[in-house]
This record gives sequence, structure tokens and C-alpha cells, in this order.
Amino acid sequence: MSQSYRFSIGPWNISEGRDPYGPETRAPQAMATKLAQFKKGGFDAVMFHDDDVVPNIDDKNSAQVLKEARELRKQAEGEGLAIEMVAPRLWFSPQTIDGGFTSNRASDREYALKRSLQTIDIAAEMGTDLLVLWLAREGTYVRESKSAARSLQYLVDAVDKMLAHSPSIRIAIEPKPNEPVDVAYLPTPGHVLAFSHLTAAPNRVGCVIETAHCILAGLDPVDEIEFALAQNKLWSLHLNDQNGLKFDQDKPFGSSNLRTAFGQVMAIERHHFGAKDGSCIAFDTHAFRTSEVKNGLDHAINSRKTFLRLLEKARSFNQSLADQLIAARDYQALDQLVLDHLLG
Ligand code: XUL
Ligand code: MN
Repeated sequence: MSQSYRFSIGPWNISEGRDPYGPETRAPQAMATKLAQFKKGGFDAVMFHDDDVVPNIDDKNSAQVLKEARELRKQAEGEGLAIEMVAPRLWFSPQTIDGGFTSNRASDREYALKRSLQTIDIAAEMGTDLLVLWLAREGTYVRESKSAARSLQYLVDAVDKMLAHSPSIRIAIEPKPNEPVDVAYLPTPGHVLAFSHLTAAPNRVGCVIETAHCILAGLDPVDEIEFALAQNKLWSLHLNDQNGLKFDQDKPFGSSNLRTAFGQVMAIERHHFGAKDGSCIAFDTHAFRTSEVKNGLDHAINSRKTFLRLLEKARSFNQSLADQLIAARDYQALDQLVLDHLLG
């Protein structure tokens, strides 16, 4: 029987349209409204930042934080949605303007760790063992301001404390080479997987791969996905698209490069992503600024539709003919076989 995939989505994927050059273009939607749309849109699970779960989280004590986490879990489950992961949002607060774990100030580093440990408690309360770390501001704008070796040690120390905080937590790091920082620490899946082996429990440190982030690093997302899958280290996926080396565009999956999208689906299918552990496929995309509220989730619904259509293409691809062409090293014909198949 063919494998079926689980799809997840974050509340930030229904956004208000603000960009660095202009304000919101859509009214904000309540969490309840978002959750109600997710199941209807074909999604099975939700990804949350800690302050999506608990707004104004820094103003609340631990008992209140965990109470709100329990309430949101109930609300999501009431809509038929599981919780995929929770991630500390370490790039908003005044204490993280110079990064969190790698900040040059000890008080900022303590804040980042405290918030991450609290996010692990939130994850437990919400029934997930997956913590995602997108290391947004861990990096530099000025090369001389930080040392890569010292920063690496700060990151290892922080992750080791998280691993010690909970014997069951799995930490998936989402690499991105730049934005908001000029040069980020752990910019690629290769860096993340090498990093995992420096920690106290490498089997509990893996990665999330996002298509656009790979393209921004000049890498082919197909190979990055397969590289991580081959090592059982891919624990979540953010599929989207990106038109070359620009700002992080988070375009609908397949909208810039259908062939690379096909390649990603082929890799996912070949390695049975999520079959054993229930890992989810998310589409970390956002609405165009011109979209109206009523169409505010269409980018993700369309991305899922494209994924499922490409899955049919992956399953009907003539692999035995491809294998013959590969054996004959007739890559010219192989290239055209893929194009003809995609063109239908
Ligand atoms: C940033 C990004 C984040 C993470 C979750 O580029 O992709 O949305 O996926 O924090
Ligand atoms: Mn992402």
C-alpha cells in the first residue's frame, strides 16, 4: 500500500502581509479561527512558537504558561489537530538583539536558555517530543564581533542543557545561512548534522530542512533532504520555493522550480519520510501581500495540492527505464524522460 503523509502548519502561515517596506494588508485572525481552517485545509498537525502558545510569555509565571499550553492543546485536539512541535521564538525580545545562545552578554545567553527550557516544558504539556530551533539571530553582522569557535561552544553547551532537561526531548535545528543576520552559525544541514555529534546525545539532535533556506545557501534541496534522510536525521520538513539568491521568499511549493519540487518529492518518497516516526511535512509559505483574508491560507492549500500531484508523478515515474538509461550513462535521454513525464 502507498504511504500517506502527515501535513502540518503554523499559525504564522496565516499572516497579515507586513513586509520591511509596508504595514499589514490583512486583519489579524484569532487562533481559534486559524485552527478551524487548518483541518479543513487538509492539515493534520500544528507547529507553534512558544509565544503563539502563550502570548506575552515573558510576563507570565510557569504555572500560568503551562495552563495556557494545556488549554491550547485541548483547543487544537478539539479541531482534530495534533501538535507537531514547539519552537522558542528567540528573535523578538530586547534580550536577543545580539542573538540568544551566542550573544556577547551572559544575561542574554541565560535568557535564551531559560526560554528554551520552558519551551521543552510546554512541548511536554502539549504532547510532543519535538523542539525546533531556528537560530535566527545566532550569527554576525560584523565578522570581528564574535568568534565562530566560541559561538559553537555556546551552542553545544545550550543544547546539552536542553537534552539534560528532558530525557525524551528531540531537538531539530532548522538551518538558514542568512537573514536576519548577515552570516549565520549552522547555515546548512551539513553543519547541523556535524554539530549534532558534538552534543551529549547525538541521537536526539537532528534537523528540519526548508527548501528556500537550502537555495539561499546555494545548495540543492533535493540532495540536502536525501543527505539528512540517509542518516535518519530529518525530523520535519518545510517545503516552499525561492527564486534565486534574494530575501527569504517562502513562495508556494513548486511555484519557482517545478523540477526541483519533483526531485524533493522523489527523495521523500524514496526514503519513506515519516513512515516510521510520523514526521510531518509543512509548507512554510506565506500569502502574497495582495491576498485577501478569505484567501489567506490558499498558499499552503495550493502547496499541498502541488505536493500531492507531484507525488502521483513520483509514483508513476518509469524508474526501470530510468535505471536502464543510467546504466547506459545516457543522461541526455534521462533528462528528457523527467521533462516529458512532468509535462504529462
Ligand atoms: C524562518 C523560518 C521560521 C521557522 C520556525 O525563516 O523558516 O518560520 O520555520 O521558527
Ligand atoms: Mn521554516
